[in-house]
Amino acid sequence: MRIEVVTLFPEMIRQALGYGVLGRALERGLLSVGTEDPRSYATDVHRTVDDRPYGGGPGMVLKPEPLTAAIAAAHARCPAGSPRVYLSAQGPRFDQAKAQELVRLPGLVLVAGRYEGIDERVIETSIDAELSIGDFVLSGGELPALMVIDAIARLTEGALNDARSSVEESFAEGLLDWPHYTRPEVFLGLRVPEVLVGGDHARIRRWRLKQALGKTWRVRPDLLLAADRLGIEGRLDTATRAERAELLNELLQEKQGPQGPANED
Ligand code: 4G1
Repeated sequence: MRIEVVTLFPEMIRQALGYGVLGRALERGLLSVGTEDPRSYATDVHRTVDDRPYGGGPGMVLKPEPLTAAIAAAHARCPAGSPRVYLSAQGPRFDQAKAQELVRLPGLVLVAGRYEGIDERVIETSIDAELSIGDFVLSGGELPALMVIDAIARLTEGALNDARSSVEESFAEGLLDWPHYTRPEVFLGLRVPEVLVGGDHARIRRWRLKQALGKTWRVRPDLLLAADRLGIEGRLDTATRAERAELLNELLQEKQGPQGPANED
């Protein structure tokens, strides 16, 4: 997959791409990431890329001409059918389902804003979709772009050393993760849950699913409701659905309920 990032800070993107799963995916050529700087398309002596907002108010807005030229140049390096996506707080939320959609594309142009944002006419004429990584104020779209690239990279075939990681995650689809432990067996007097030390894989799997369900219930009940709404429930096989219902019932019936401390099994 070919990804292009349009940014006033291309070094920020390039620097971050050298590490871990992302660095290896790029080394292996599973993914390629290029950058385009709107400043290269500024025509005046000061290489101006921003200007004051019409209507007044604080801050600056990215000028349309150099930004549009940069998006066009980046888009021209991508295969046909590569959408131009503006990272912005006004977009629909980026999530794992969106990452799954994006990884199937031949290419992608990610546009990172700065200042107060970009001229609305650029969104109208040179952007195909908007995506937001969350509800907070940021100083630029570069970190959101890197988050989207990271999520795509680890879904790219061959990027993970252990293929099981993504399979197990899809098993736990729509749920928060279960707790993880490694050696030593006792740390600061805290013992690794007994079930994980024994080798009963069916029992371990059930324990993990129960932990994930309990955690999701307590911390992110919206995800369990969203699973219904997004059809995640429907994608699970009958046995998995039944097992989830059974484990949720167990959690509800335990002395302290799903709000209380997690039960070991
Ligand atoms: C209005 C948040 C503006 C922000 C309302 C999530 C935030 C890109 C994202 C802003 C940005 C709220 C994102 C805001 C983002 C241009 C430069 C836009 C940074 C910019 C809640 C500033 N997901 N924000 N405006 O943060 O780029 O992708």
